[in-house]
Amino acid sequence: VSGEQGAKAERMFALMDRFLKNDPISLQKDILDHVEYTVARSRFNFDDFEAYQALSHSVRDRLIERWHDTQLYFKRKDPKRVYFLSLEFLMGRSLSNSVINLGIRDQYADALGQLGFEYEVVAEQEGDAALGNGGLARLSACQMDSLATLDYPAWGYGLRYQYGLFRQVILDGFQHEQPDYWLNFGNPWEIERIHVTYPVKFYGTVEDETLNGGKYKVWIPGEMVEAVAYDNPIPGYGTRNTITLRLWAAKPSDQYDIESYNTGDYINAVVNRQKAETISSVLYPDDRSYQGKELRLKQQYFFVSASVQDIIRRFKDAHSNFDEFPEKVALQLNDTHPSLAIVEVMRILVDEEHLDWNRASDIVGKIFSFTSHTVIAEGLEKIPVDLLASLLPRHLQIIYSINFKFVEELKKKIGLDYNRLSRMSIIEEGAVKSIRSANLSIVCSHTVNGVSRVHLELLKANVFKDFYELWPEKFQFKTNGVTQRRWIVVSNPSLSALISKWLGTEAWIRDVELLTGLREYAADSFLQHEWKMVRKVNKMRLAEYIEAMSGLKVSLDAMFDVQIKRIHEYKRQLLNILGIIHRYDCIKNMEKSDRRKVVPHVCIIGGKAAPGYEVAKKIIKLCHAVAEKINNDSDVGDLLKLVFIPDYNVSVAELVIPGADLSQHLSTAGNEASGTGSMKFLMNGCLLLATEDGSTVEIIEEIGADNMFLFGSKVHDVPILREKGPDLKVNLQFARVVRMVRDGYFGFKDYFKSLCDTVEVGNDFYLLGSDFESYLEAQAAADKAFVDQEKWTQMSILSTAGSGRFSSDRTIQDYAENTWGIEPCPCPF
Ligand code: OX2
Repeated sequence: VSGEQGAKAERMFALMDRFLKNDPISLQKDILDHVEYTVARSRFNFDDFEAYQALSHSVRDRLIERWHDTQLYFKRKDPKRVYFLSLEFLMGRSLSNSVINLGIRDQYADALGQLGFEYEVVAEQEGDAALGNGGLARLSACQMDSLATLDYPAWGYGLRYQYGLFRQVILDGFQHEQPDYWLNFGNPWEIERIHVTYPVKFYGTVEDETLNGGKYKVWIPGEMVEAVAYDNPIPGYGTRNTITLRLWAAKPSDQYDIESYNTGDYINAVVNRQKAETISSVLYPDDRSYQGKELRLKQQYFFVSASVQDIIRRFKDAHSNFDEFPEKVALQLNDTHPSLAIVEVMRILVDEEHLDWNRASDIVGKIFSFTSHTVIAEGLEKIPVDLLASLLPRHLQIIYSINFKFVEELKKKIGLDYNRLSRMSIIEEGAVKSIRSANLSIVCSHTVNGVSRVHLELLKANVFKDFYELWPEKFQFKTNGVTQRRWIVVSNPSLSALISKWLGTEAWIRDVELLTGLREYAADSFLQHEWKMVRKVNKMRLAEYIEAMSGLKVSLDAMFDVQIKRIHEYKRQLLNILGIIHRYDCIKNMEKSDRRKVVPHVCIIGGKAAPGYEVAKKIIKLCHAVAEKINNDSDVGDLLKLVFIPDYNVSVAELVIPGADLSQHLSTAGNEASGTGSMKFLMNGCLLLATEDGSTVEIIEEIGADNMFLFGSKVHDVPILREKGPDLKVNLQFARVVRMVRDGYFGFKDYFKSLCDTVEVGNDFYLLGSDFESYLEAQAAADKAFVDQEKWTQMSILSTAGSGRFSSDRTIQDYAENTWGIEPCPCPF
């Protein structure tokens, strides 16, 4: 830059300290300065939480330096960017992840130590950012970490909910929900951008306008709110690149309701303004059922509209027309929740930028890609037409036009097959006329991805069959992955150090395939010894947590047998509990002398039930009722314990996963699109007991069926079994345990009746009865393997060694190369 601007820049540069320093004294000084000037406490008197606040601000400063450099570099290079649109991001805590990715964890731990604080204790002060429900939302978070680490020019876009996922409180074994006002204590990990705002419109009417001889549609809105950006810098590991997760918050719009002030009702006018904020106030806690609620639709459009406006503004800063738009912009739809982005891009290009419809539609077809996370047709989103007509009248018109053109083209290809035409139409006729978000997404995207191989096969054969036959080339799959930075390095530092020691390098943290190098040492007794020690310490940490939380003391010699995930009938936590009842029943009926042969189990279950999901809530209560019985039975003692871990979230997972010996993934085959929890356990050397569903099928290919405990019906058996029902003769054991619950052996007889009904013959949709015997066999195989600790440890090492393919780095590289067409853009300074 030359001239006056250049001189100013030079002056600024001269005034700037060089980059913040990371030596122990500088770090201590920084922390204390933040105690004094940011937290406003005396540097001679502050507690662990205040230390956390000061520490995080000091880390934030370092993040901001890199983030500015990266953003400036992207701006200068103007590469093709990917914009990842997701209604949910489950980021968990930021501190530990940031200091690991910045490579300054140990320096900070030393600095804090010098100040008389313990890093782990201080880090524990942070609450989780829980802006999502489960697998889909955590996947977005893992993928952001990989995008940053692999230097891709990427932005995440989402909603800044004031209330994250509810907190689960258990009273008398029942789940209660409490609001999670996570911003109560401030959030140092975000940067409020009060000047990055966009108006978002709702309601109103559409009118015709003639301008320079052209005819256009003009949307006269009935309501307008302002979207304000909150930027969350996401640092990569082993790179300076730090990308942006931009979350939008709703604020009242200043421009719009001047009118209401003029009516004289000042108080009501101000109060009404506050209503705008409800749009981003609360996260919907049901992860699968679609309810057609207006607020949910408002949330979806609000975040999508602000994001699209931001993306177009950024593009226009560097380009004078839209010719290059598809070469510069890739938009990724994380499930159908952001699918209105398609319509919003059309609207802006046609109504505001005055592009011809065909040109706009050609651009849209080149920029959107869609990932489905769903297996069943009932899980697909539908927007009632009436609702859309009132909330977004212009968008409804655009959808009708898209559909009209699509159906016309389709008729040319498939003729007048009206059944098929009506199945493929974006509009569903019927009692409630609706928009099928999935059809809209498929029609307007260049690529449709599944999240595992099996998932894609199911999509092709069932839910998206008609579309697959029309456009086979659109359909791909990218098996999910998780980030080894958070799931090994942050959550299991001692295993991480051990892996680096044996591989002789830390390079696996960026290049996770290197983990296969552990295979050659799997039988080495020295590694096995060290491996066992690390695992034991992790189990100790988990046992302490269990005791602190529930008062229950558990034996470290027992197998820690874990199932943590959202509570859902298809995930079959009930199968686990019925298996535990069976185990209990066996112990009770055993000769005393035989009890010595029993492998002791600490069964750990955790997960939230959607507040309106009665069956799931009953499963939680059953778990507590069974635990109450077993844990207080002195006859059983350490042979069997059952613990429910309340308020399962990302930080609880970070504690539980490293301490697990066995983890259970029990979904009825054909129901779990991928599953990602299994990958986290696998990386941590935990053995899997699982059905052949979702990504487990690919895990088997990597680590071998003999290195895990598989059971249950296969995907193609399920429909047949549903028809024919279980074999009643072999199913006596199952009938017996269900009967125990029915007869009130664990109390609450009436309350559990309807739960028992869900697995009764003829009603057992998720096939618990059919799979029970095979489940018990897998349990027995796991017990047998656990007795031989040497063999078990070897299997554990082989699990970690084979987990490399399940890194989100691999998934993201595949998306970048084969779906988005973007390239790394590493920031050089
Ligand atoms: C979940 C899927 O249920 C799970 O199988 C998958 O691993 C995860 O998404 C990430 O792809 N809501 N959550 C999911 O799907 C939907 C819809």
